[in-house]
Amino acid sequence: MNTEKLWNIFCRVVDNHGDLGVCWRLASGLAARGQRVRLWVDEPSALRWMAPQAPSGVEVRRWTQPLALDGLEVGDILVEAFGCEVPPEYLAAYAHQCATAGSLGLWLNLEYLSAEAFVARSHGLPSPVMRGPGAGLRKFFFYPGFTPATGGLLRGPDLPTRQAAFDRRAWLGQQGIAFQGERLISLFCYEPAALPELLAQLAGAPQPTRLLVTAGRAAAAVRACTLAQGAGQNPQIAFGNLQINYLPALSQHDFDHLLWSCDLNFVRGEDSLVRALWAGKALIWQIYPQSDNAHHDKLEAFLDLLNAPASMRAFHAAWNGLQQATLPALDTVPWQQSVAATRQRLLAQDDLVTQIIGFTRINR
Ligand code: TRH
Repeated sequence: MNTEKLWNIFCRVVDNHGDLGVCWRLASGLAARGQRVRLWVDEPSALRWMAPQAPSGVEVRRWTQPLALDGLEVGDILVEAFGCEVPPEYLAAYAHQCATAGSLGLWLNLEYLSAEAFVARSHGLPSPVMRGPGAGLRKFFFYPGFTPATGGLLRGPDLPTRQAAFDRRAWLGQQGIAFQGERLISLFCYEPAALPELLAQLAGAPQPTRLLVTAGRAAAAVRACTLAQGAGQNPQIAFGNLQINYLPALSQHDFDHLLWSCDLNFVRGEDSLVRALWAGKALIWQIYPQSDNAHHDKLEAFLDLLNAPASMRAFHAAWNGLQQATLPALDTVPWQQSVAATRQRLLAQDDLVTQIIGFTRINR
């Protein structure tokens, strides 16, 4: 039986890197499983550093207006990432093809990740499309998540094997990081108000720390703090017991290596949170803020999922500005234990790519 399908994934880059990061992981994961994938993206430039060695099987196309569809095969499965609104000209072509074949189509709306209870209730629900060029089709809500009743998490088939073969010293050496056994912390964040406090805490701690700061907003935020202390633009600087290294933009592959190398990972958004879970090290999450504060419940649900110890909850509350409290001390041993236990549970579940392929076979 030929199970190879042509998937069209639509991705609009709102801001930051998460939308494209997730779509790229999904696209390349499907391609690795023998599917044909076309990824439509309005702003693909970040793929140059995120995925410099693009695997075959993913065809990246620019989402222009109107969409350049001339002569293209329409495809079998449509993925609308994060409610990005599939262009009407594509929908019309897809609806026409489905009507001709007497099918309702396979249109999946890939939703944002959350550990909240509504996810299991909403995952997989169909919704008939009544209006517009896609009228007559059926759209399904596909929710990533942390339990077997959800769409699962993006993982990559060879993750535990890659981790077992990973040589942290060798990788750090390749990156030009002069590691001498000090505590390693990675920093991927927006502009947390508590950042100056964190830097001061690390600088004054008895244990030496090397902070590996990711490129972009995190680096700009740290530079803004340290410039005030006359540090200039040095790529490597020290304050007390704190050494700071600024990293270049890493590929997604090397971003994993960074997280596996560190004793504590500060992550943000969605995709890096999942990668930090798979890394199994202590983590602190800066959640993407929503205007109606919906992210507060989302953060709580995630901490519940982790069975997070009180010190981890208190640190998250301060790091995310939920409480105007002094930044608590780092308490990485119990934090790491709760992440490692969660990782073990999650590894036993099917990953998102397995789930989404299975879903399309059942609902075809
Ligand atoms: O960049 P983000 O803040 O993206 C956010 C969130 O996804 C949020 O939920 C969404 O609504 C908003 O965008 C629009 O964080 P996230 O999700 O962790 O995505 C970062 C991606 O960048 C992830 O795929 C990892 C990748 N990355 C690298 O590949 N190399 C790097 O050096 C770094 C720092 C990140």
